[in-house]
Amino acid sequence: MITLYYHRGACSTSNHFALEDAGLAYEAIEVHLDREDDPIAQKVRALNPMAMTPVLVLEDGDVLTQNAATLSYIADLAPEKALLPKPGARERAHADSWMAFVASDLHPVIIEYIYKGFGATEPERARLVDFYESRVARRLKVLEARLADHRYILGDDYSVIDGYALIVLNWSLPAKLSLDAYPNIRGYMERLEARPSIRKVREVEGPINW
Ligand SMILES: N[C@@H](CCC(=O)N[C@@H](CS)C(=O)NCC(=O)O)C(=O)O
Repeated sequence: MITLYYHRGACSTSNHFALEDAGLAYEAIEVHLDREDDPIAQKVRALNPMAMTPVLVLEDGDVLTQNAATLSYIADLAPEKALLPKPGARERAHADSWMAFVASDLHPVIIEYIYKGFGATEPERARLVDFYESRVARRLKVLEARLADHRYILGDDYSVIDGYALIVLNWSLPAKLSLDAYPNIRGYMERLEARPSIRKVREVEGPINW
């Protein structure tokens, strides 16, 4: 059985969605990496020297980290669920491109925006908003345009990339980032939250205190 170590509401939750959609046997264990003496946190820090989630422990004990790898791996374990195009196909290269957009463009810029806002004085915050809002907006506009004629990031069908994008977009709340200018993104998030697998995982993980 695969074990996922996750942090609620963090990017690792998108792996929880993926495991649920893939219909695989798995165990999902919540970790609080900020708790120094917590045995699960200690275990995850030993498994992943980056001290980050997601951490996937595979059936043979092999450890896999990094969302782009873990989400693709889960999708490929259940090809019949079509959670990503087949490896080697041109469509898969486009999917990898969108995965990278979420993992290395959208995710880090929103998270940095949140972290740098912590404890900032008012003038510092104003400067941050100026700097980051244009950087975040550039990325959100790309997604907004994509969703104008695509129900999901890759087209008509849901993929594991959408679950990851949803988590990152959820962070607009702690970032105090309004999505009012992005109606396609807002509709997309509502569609995603209504998916039975996502609702199930949300229920299992419990409410998030931003
Ligand atoms: N590049 C990594 C980033 C993972 C990441 O940012 N994980 C966050 C949660 S969303 C985390 O574990 N943060 C804990 C920390 O920074 O202390 C990936 O794609 O897996």
